Amino acid sequence: MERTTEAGFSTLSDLEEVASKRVLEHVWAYVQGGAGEERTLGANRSAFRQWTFRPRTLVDVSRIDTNISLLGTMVRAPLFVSPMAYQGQVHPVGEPAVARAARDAGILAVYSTLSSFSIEEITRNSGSVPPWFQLYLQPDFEVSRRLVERAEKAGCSALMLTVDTPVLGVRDRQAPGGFAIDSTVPIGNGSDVVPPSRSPMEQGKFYRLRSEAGSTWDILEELLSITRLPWVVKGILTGDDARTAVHHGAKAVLVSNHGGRQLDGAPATLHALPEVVDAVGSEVEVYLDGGVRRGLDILVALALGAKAVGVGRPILWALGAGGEEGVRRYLDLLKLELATSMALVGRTTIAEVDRSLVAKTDI
Ligand code: FNR
Ligand code: LAC
Repeated sequence: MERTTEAGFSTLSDLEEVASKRVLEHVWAYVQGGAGEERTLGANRSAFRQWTFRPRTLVDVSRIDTNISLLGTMVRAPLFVSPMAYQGQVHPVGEPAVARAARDAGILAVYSTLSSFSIEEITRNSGSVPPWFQLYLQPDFEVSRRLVERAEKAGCSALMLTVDTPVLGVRDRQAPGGFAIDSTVPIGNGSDVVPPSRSPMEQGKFYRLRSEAGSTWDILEELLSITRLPWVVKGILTGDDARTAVHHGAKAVLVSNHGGRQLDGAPATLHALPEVVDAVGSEVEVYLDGGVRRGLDILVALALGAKAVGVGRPILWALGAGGEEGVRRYLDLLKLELATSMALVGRTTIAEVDRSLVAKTDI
């Protein structure tokens, strides 16, 4: 009961509502909003409801093992915190608190170029699972290079290049007057770091974007040449792009539509996953994010071929609802539901979670 009070919520079901009452209205709109009519945002979630489980019974489930390795690092569960900007806006304790909660849960967390605190400070609050750093390409490549060097020096063990954001999607909930991410919100990694541009500029007969929007796949090779760390490419939705990413040196791909915040009409990530797994799953690790809320969702995504899943908004809800204790509780509940669900479907290790576990339903 006491922990509930500290965390602000008691179950996975009441988390979002509790958070909605505690987070400032304009920040809430920023967190929740998707692009366009929010079709993709909704599809991410409803895709999970199209699958049911095929449980096996009277299996010895007296010991459940949720551990796996991600790019060579052992983690306590096949889940990670997806990179999200400006966590200090959601709660003043921001990313370092998320890092401590992830540390105590033994899971991986990825931090945005646009974190409210510096990557050095975040890394100092992390534990034996080193964080990963997510890069938004900067207009000046030297700034990208410095960020990569800092992340490596600070102890990050992998880098993630987000490729679905040459410009921000059209987000009506973030319309002028609301929380504009390219306004005055402080960026922990320094004042020379800029967020993706908000919209194209009309110039004569054309629309122009900033220089980094001109990047093509060669940029991945350039990024590989400036660090020893492996690169994960985030924002892949087709087998073709997955193959191209791997061809250019990616060590993993993250099937993501940015939580429905970029291209409205992009497929639900759960629908895009099998094509990507078929294309590159035997060569590199394939992850998924978008719509993962509960332990059961993790099982569905893993059954369809993901090696691990990223969790986005629920981390911010938990942070907004109860600061560090909120995130701690969310991660506890998520891990516990994963283990509980594994017992209920008769699978004792993550390796046993395969395609035979799920079936598509008509509802
Ligand atoms: C994001 N996401 C994101 N992605 C990224 O690569 N860099 C970033 O800085 C951010 N920032 C960000 C802020 C907020 C408020 C949200 C909600 C999301 C996308 C994120 O990494 C992830 O892809 C989605 O959040 C996953 O979907 P769910 O879990 O939110 O449904
Ligand atoms: C967003 C950017 C910052 O989704 O990634 O808001």
